[in-house]
Amino acid sequence: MAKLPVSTEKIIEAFGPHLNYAPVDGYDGRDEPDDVVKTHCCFCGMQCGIQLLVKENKVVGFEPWMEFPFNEGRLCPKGVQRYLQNNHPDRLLHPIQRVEGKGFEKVSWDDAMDKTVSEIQRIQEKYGKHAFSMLSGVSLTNEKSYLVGKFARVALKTRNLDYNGRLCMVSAGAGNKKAFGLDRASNNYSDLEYAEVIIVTGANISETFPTLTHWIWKARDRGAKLIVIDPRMIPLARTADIHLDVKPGTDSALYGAMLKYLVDHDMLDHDFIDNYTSGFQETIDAVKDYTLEWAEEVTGIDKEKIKAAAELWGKAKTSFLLHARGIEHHSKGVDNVLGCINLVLATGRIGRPYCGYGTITGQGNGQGGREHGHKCDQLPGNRDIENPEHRKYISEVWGINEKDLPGKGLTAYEIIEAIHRDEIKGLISICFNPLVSLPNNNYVRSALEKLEFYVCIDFFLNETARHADIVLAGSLQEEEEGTTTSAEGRVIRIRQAVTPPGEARTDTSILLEIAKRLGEEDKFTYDNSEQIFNELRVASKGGTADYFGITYKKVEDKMGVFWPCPTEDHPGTPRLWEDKKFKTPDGKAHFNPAPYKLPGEVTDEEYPITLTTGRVVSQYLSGTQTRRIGKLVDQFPEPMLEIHPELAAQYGIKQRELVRVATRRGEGIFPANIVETIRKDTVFIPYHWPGHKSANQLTPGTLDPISKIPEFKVCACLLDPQGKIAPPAKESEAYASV
Ligand SMILES: Nc1nc2c(c(=O)[nH]1)N[C@H]1C(S)=C(S)[C@@H](COP(=O)(O)OP(=O)(O)OC[C@H]3O[C@@H](n4cnc5c(=O)[nH]c(N)nc54)[C@H](O)[C@@H]3O)O[C@H]1N2
Ligand SMILES: Nc1nc2c(c(=O)[nH]1)N[C@H]1C(S)=C(S)[C@@H](COP(=O)(O)OP(=O)(O)OC[C@H]3O[C@@H](n4cnc5c(=O)[nH]c(N)nc54)[C@H](O)[C@@H]3O)O[C@H]1N2
Ligand code: SF4
Ligand SMILES: [Mo]
Repeated sequence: MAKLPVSTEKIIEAFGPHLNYAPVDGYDGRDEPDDVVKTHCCFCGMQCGIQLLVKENKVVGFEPWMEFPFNEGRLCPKGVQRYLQNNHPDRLLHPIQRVEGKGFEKVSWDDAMDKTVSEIQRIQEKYGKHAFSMLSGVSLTNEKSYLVGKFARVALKTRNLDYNGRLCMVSAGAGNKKAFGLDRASNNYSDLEYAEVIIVTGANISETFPTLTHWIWKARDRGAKLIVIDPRMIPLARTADIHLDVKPGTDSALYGAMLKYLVDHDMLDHDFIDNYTSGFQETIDAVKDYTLEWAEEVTGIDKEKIKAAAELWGKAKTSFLLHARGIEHHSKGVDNVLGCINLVLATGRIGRPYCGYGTITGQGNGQGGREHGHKCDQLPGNRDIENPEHRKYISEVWGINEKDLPGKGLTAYEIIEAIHRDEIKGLISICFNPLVSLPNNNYVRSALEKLEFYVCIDFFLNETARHADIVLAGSLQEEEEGTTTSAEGRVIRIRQAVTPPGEARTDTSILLEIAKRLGEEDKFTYDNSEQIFNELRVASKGGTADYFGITYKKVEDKMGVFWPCPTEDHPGTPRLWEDKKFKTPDGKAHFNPAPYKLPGEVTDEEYPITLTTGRVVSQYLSGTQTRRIGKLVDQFPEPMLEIHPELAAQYGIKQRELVRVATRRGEGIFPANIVETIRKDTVFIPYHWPGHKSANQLTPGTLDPISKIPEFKVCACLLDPQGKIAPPAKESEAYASV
């Protein structure tokens, strides 16, 4: 048994007294733990390796896992504190049901399940199968994600299943499929080290993927040039060679102008373009008028800086381009992604050592969860639910008649719209908090109130769950065996450290029980997660996201296997496209025209300021998990309005003055945080809070026409200072109710 090197007292010393939530009962850190479990952080797509310390079936601490190759022991503030959830006082320890006028009351599992199943059946008999919908999330492991996809189609028999990745990676997924026929970052991150030039656009890496910065610093130590594209001078931009402070919503104009510059100055890889790509001519035709002057006008970036960036990119021999939600959360999200890919293809720097491109996947299992049937239009292995061959194959794996397999359903926000239209009457959600995370949340709240029945599976009572009829107490990541797939495409092993506390149950057992009570037990005969994974392997076989050759043992022995991995003797594929055989129908990488188009909402006299939204380092997504951890709350107890001193001066706004921010959807009051690191025409609000602190009171429901991602990154707002300075933030503020 391993010795515990870090005592609880030391942790308290290092991280402050807010460990009052720490499950330290009867454990002072000096004893040896019962177990040290090698697993991964439950939060972002980096999926850092971590060791959890277990005492008496409780997670009581952590140790770095030095050997795991991506993070080599490094963790960010969230990773360091993640262990505080397992025994948190707010854990749901049994199912609860809402009793009119009384709030929630404890209910037995049997009654909760009876009610859930009878309501599903009642709604489906009265309004049809598809009137019952499901929303899911990709903090779930591959096994659970696969199970949810099958559960919705085979047990619920509904086509209306979608997932929170719809708010996250879908623009990148759609762009990657168009260009490469496959949706994965092209390289493992260690390839970054030898890149000569790195572009990071719309990704606040130091705050959102902190451990990834290590690989960028390694490249910097070797002299790599760094170009950061962001309306804010984010921490990474402060160290960059060039910071392009793009006006939100104008990225495609910038990438188009850079492409034209490469063409005009013949900084192209003609051999690669001629032999391995298609669509080059139409793509450059679309940007023929995109001069540097025009781009400066549209994007607000000094043309000399655009030129300098194009020169650096054009002349590099090795390079990496990374992007995240900053370019993807747009009604032109797919176009922005294609604009970036065009720059990569024009220079032929892909499928070679130290030359790469990729979206940085957001959620813990954002990569694996988007491959195995969680999406409304998708079947496992990244198969297409409307493709007859794909349908036939999966129906056989699932032992159902193909005609009983539902077709394409609605996306996440469209499900909310369909509830308003009375087409959807019931909802089951797992691992999703749409009331905080979907745009225009006043509209989302009124949809939830219209539902005839809503059941939620979660380990905390999140804000959406407060509108549920039944809440089923589910499990944390460390309470079940499984796998996830990191942002690099590396399939890794999640280990069970403890069993769920109290009467809480594993997510898997909850789904299997509902399937059984719906009369589909024979299709869901799994004794453990490995059996689900083995079925997933077969279901993904031959698909673009092929996991067939990946086994639990192989993942453990190799500390991760990169998909595609078609056979058991295949080593996996850390770097894609070395064979230049792209997965598109013609086998070529596709250039796609990505002309500049206006965002869904532009500023005008009434709403003169651009609002953009995003994240801070210590809070995670809708905040359900991180707003409950004292030290993380201390770091960012409340959302603040980031505003440039010149803009603040125009309105006479002082530091921490309360400012009413209004858009065409709603309004909220936020303390001002006056910073020089943001464009003068743009304000920023982080979105991790609910109710009157929610940024999503303000954001629009405008969707990208292809990916259906909401436009979280740009809308028009007005600022109305309230003349009052905000009182110091209190920790309790983090729990502001809906
Ligand atoms: N601390 C923390 N880490 C996280 C998460 C979290 O909630 N908290 N969530 C995880 C998840 S699911 C995700 S998706 C990722 C998201 O990771 P990121 O995409 O890095 O995070 P965001 O803050 O949403 O947006 C990134 C940047 O986009 C910039 N931006 C805004 N508009 C534009 C634009 O029009 N163009 C460009 N080029 N940039 C723009 C913003 O200023 C911001 O700095 O983070 C993951 N990691
Ligand atoms: N304005 C604005 N809005 C945004 C964004 C933005 O940048 N700006 N970003 C968008 C993005 S990129 C994302 S990914 C979404 C995320 O939005 P959500 O998916 O709604 O956010 P989460 O906080 O992950 O909510 C997940 C819920 O699942 C629960 N959960 C976590 N793990 C498990 C598990 O293993 N089992 C079960 N049963 N439950 C679990 C948590 O307790 C939480 O209640 O938000 C989007 N919304
Ligand atoms: S970088 Fe992401 S995976 Fe790593 S510790 Fe932080 S939140 Fe967890
Ligand atoms: Mo995300």
